[in-house]
Amino acid sequence: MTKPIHILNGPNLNLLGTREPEIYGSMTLADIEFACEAHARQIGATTVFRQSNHEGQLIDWLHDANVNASAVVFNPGAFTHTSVALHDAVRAIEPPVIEVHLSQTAAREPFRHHSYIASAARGSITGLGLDSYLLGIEAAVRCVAKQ
Ligand code: CA2
Repeated sequence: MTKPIHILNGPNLNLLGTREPEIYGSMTLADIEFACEAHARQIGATTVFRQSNHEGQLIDWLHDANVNASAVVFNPGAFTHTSVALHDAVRAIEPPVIEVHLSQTAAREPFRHHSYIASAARGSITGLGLDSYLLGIEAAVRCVAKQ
């Protein structure tokens, strides 16, 4: 794989490790970034890891990934449940997008049960904490290998 996998993170994920460890675990986003980079390296891939609290920035990064990434691992945070614009951006780009979530959104409040991203993404991995990201990277590599 010549281009990196872009790992994009949405709102409030910069707060990981500070509150709600029973839902999101005790790792910080920097811990997740480090683990993703190490896991990707083991399977011959490289990563670019980004977080934003702003919907438009995430859209711009998806457009950037269309040119500069082989695949995208995307945790859209709460925008998962609200954003038609992110749905459209995921649909608009060529590289496979794997949606990931730390928590099992289907087992949480009803407003988290619907994802606007799932129907546009190649696949979704939810509820496995850090492993959602690591399996997302593996899924991304496998999707690219099949192209
Ligand atoms: O489970 C996930 O990965 C989520 O995408 C996390 C989002 C949530 O809105 C989604 O429904 C599921 C929340 C991001 C982190 O929120 C925090 C809130 C307080 C303290 C730390 C993190």
